[in-house]
Amino acid sequence: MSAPSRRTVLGAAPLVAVAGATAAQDRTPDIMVSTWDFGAAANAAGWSARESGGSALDMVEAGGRVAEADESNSSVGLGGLPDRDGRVTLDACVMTWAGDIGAVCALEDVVHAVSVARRVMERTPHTMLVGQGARSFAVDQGFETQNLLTPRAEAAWREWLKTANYAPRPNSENTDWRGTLGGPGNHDTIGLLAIGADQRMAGACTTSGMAFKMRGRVGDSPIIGAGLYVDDEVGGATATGVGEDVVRVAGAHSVVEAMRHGLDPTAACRSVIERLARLRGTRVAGSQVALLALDKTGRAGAFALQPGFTYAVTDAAGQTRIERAGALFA
Ligand code: SD4
Repeated sequence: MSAPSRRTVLGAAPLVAVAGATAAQDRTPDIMVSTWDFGAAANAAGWSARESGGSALDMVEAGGRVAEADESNSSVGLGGLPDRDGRVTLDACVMTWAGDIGAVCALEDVVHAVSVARRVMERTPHTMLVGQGARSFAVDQGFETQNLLTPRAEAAWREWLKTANYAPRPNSENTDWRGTLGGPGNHDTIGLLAIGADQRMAGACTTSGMAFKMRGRVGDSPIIGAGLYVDDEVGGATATGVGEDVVRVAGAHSVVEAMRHGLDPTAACRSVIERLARLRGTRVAGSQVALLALDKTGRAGAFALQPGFTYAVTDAAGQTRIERAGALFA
């Protein structure tokens, strides 16, 4: 493994000014972050929720729902690539300032998994529902069912069946689907963190998981502490990439603990990526894991194993910029 270059470490310069970005030193504190360029649209929905009096939880839920409803996104909600049996199964979770949590795993036929996760948190004595139980709960709660497998995703699955070779590649959700990396179509699993007008923080994460996974496979995204963690005293973190590797290092929780011990968000994410690389060595050399954090003072940061991870940051004035994370294997 080569040591990250100075350029890599400093690689958090704004890529694109979505709406009038300001210089880093005179930014207003960031209030909402989400994974990938696609997060800009999610953050816009989150910002609207805030403007109409919504909490941080309302903000992240609104953002997650944008990604879930976008059928051009191949790894969240409608249009997500299916498992190897051709079934689209969704994983999602939410976590609030108060330590309230809710999650669903392997949810089928209901597009807004993030909202079902919230409902698990608010309406059940439990924190996680899976599979048929999650689906039945959602239906009981009035969520509509629909076929989440779009013709495009089905065609991709049928093509995959010709070789049936499960070999996740870094950022493949973007490169295979959109043909670009780091461009406007660059997005996959969405993780979101927000600070509400009352200064309280919440987070959400929603995904269809790794394309062509085994039936029943669950990654990191709905696992509190792996795909998402929020501690209102410190900040929050979320993850994207190969969930198996995120789980190994309790990714999001480890980032929050690193911030608790004084690291800024970028350094905290980097420390956990380095820990994963020490733990797994060459076994993660070809994998992508990306971590994104927002601390309670409103500073955002990220770091990844591989180059190519971008994230959307919306500041307290409602301005959004896209940033590129530094990477260990740059
Ligand atoms: C998972 N972390 O299920 C998710 C996958 C992901 O874009 O981020 N995909 O492992």
